[in-house]
Amino acid sequence: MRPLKNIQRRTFITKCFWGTVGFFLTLLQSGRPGFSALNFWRSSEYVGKTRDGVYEKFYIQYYKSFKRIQGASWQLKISGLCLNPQIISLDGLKALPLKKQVSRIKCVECWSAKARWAGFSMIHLEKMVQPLPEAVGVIFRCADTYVEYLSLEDCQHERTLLAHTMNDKALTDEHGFPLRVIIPYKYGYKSPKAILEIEYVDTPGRGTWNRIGPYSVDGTILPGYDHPLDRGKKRRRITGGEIFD
Ligand SMILES: Nc1nc2c(c(=O)[nH]1)N[C@H]1C(S)=C(S)[C@@H](COP(=O)(O)O)O[C@H]1N2
Ligand SMILES: [Mo]
Repeated sequence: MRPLKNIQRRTFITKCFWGTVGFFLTLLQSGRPGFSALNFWRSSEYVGKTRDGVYEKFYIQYYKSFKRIQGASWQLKISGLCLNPQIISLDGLKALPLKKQVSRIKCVECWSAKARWAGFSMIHLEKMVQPLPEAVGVIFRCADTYVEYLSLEDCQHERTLLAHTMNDKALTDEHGFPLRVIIPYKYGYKSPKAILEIEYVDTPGRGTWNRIGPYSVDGTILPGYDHPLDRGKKRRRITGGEIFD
């Protein structure tokens, strides 16, 4: 009986060994060595930061992971210092006059990337909710608990957009479905994604990134260098403000 037991044990150990080797070989084969198969977010019900796969050309930044938003049940809450606080569905927002623009997101972490965006101007929202005279700006609250502040002046700027469309399609969860800000003369951290609420406030606020890192509250793009992902990350000089090409 003993030899048989030993053989069974040896077979078991051998199987375990090859099983483990197989597992690591699978990891190595699936794209970038080692890590792609561990990319938990892909085809999961959660969304989070990634630079893998299609997102090598337009990185994804998220402060925290969160459950994918269902468009049909999502509603934008507009609260705070306004005469007419509202809760608006995605269809309601899509009915606002369409504004389109091509612009670049410039992240403080060196990269930038360009897309065709479409959405509406904050001016149309303001007509609906009517901010009170004491309101100086808005706080955006996002699905990943990210927070950002923009002054009314920045909200009304002709290049500022509340976008629901990117490259002629609905925003992906990664890029901020169902609604995000695009404000191309400021760093990407001033463009909150996956917005849940907009609150009118009487005191300028601070945003999540500005609290975490050495980034200005204002977020206007400074003169320096950029590494555009659509130009092979080749370093080029930028003069500050929006990068127009
Ligand atoms: N909700 C949310 N929005 C966010 C962020 C975030 O962490 N959470 N990161 C910001 C930063 S730092 C950048 S550079 C841009 C990047 O946009 P993208 O992920 O669509 O490329 O999103 C901004 N919006
Ligand atoms: Mo960023």
